[in-house]
Amino acid sequence: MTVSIAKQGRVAVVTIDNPPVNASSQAVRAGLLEAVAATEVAPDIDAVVLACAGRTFVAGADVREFDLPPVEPHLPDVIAAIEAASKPWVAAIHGTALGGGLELAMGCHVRIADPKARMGLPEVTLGLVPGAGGTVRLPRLVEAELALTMIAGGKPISAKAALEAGLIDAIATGNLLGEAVALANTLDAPRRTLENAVVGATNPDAFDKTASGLRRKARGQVSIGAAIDAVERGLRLPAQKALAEERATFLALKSSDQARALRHIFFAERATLADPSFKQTPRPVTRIGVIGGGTMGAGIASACLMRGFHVTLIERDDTSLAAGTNRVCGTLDSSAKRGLLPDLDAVIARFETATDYAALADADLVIEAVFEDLEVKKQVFAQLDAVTRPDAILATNTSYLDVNAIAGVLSDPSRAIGLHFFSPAHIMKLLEIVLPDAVAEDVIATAAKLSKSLGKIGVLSGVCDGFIGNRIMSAYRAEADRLLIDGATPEQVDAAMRDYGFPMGVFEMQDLAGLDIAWAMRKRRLAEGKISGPYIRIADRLCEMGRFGQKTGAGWYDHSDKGAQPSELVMSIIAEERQVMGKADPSFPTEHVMPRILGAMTREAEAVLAEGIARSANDIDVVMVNGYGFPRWKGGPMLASRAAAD
Ligand code: T1G
Repeated sequence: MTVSIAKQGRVAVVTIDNPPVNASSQAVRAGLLEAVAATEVAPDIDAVVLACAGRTFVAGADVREFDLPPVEPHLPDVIAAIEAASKPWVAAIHGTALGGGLELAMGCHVRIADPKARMGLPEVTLGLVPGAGGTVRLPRLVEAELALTMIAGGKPISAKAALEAGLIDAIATGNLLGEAVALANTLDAPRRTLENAVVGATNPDAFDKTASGLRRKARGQVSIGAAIDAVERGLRLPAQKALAEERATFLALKSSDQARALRHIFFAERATLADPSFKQTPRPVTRIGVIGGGTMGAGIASACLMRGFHVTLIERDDTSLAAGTNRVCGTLDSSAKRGLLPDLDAVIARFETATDYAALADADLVIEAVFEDLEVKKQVFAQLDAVTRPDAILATNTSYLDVNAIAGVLSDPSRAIGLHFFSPAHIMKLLEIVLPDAVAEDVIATAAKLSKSLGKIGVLSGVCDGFIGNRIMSAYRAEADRLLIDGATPEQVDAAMRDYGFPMGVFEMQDLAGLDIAWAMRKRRLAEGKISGPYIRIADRLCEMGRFGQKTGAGWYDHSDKGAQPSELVMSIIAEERQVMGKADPSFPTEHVMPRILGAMTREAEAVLAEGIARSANDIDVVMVNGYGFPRWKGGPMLASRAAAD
């Protein structure tokens, strides 16, 4: 039964059971309407508790229904029926009450939550606004600025914050259902949220400042502005008028390209490791070794510690180890200060350090994050081969080197795999899981399980120069250099990419980090004869001058406390290289920039797909959105190129 009713004394317990997340599907909505009708006429029922079976309260409308015509009963009508009930309804919230789930709970008359529950209205992340009263009921329960940040920011809040804000009435101290029933027994009349006045803004100026900040950060994602407008209507208009406007906006956005693209990436991210081919039993992993305490190694160690693993950090000497340890502790401290680590001491207790590889004798998995040089990584793997258990998995964090060559130094290469984290490794969700030829199936399964345990989005990649993301990025970086030769300027290209929705342009990205790494990669590939066609030396000349970007105060741009400024020196180098290439010094139409960038991106993506490096076009979209700043509301380069072709 998707919705069932049981009695506890004179309280009816209505339970939704729709795995995996109790999404408010048509069957759930119909079952709830029946439950309202049944409890209203039951002479032996004085109140109702609405609860969910399984891992969570309703986590939202069923996103899979959004591409289908809406089917009655519609969620707003179900919520209105509950709110209008003559008997009080108590929502018992556990897990994550999100979107339509929280809207359902706000249509109830009282709300009690499990201490670990989280509540939010993340519709903007799907290109929508709440469509079942969220923008009208939430401002009638909590202060306006909190309502605004929850709805237009899309981030959930904790039960504690919800109680303090007035979104819920109680936090359970023991058995949630039992306490909800007890609470229901104390109620003698419904308390209808819509009958509340709006709470209003404690500080109207702060509200306006938050709103303009959210609009600025939207970078072209329409739903954020629409959500702000909906909240402002919810504060200003009579409830029924605001509800009608909210519903109209929701329906209009639901069929928009941006909403479709955001649904595409939502499901694509959850499908990357769904491949049944490696559903082998994973090897148990509790103790992880990390070799290298630099930015990446410290980030990886922090990510593993924060998710409950025991970590041993290895560095070559005491000085480097102290520096690496400080990086890890600094990351853990700042995470704890942001409330992300309730028990910092317990996390630190699982953190060990050493300079001797012998400390890894009982590691289940070791991840090397040493200098990006093939010989160095092969030496590390040879050392690990000698000191680790034969069943321990050895992973390399290389971002583009030959994982087969690294695995090849092991007596048993089947235990080697690539785990390409993105910096900062404790924050970035993307993880490229690179599969060398000899890798064992259960090693892949272990990497997939580790990815989920770390809260990452794991994407499988074959072995090639740069795997999926870096290979595609190298292609569009090379195209950007060709644009310079054809007459564009770095700031013209970067502005066009920002206008398209990237957080920054390709030259700004290089100045942030990577000019030197890309230079080393180009020199290696030149030496290996892997670079064909006319070679553009602009970036090499910048590096030869020590212009490695922000860290040296100059790269493609001149950097100062006034920010990044176009560089005359760079422009003169570009002009010289144009001459070398026999190009005049034409002006370049800005409208040609993005088609060239996207064309290079898509061509390389198609090659990555054709070579079997990526398993699907969707996986490529997931990588480019989560690791390379491709605008999420465009769904990724593969979806965008299909949309452009249609
Ligand atoms: N609809 C359909 N399926 C969903 C779903 C949803 N809302 N949420 C999750 N799933 C599936 C997911 O595809 C996966 O399926 C499985 O559940 C586990 O998900 C009217 C219009 C709840 C925090 O945006 O944030 O309500 O891959 O791997 O990491 O105003 O899922 O197993 O086949 O993510 O533990 C608003 C979206 C909708 C919440 C759990 N709600 N979901 O995370 O598991 S719009 C959301 C999540 C709306 C109203 C509007 C997360 C989660 P499969 P998972 P998880």
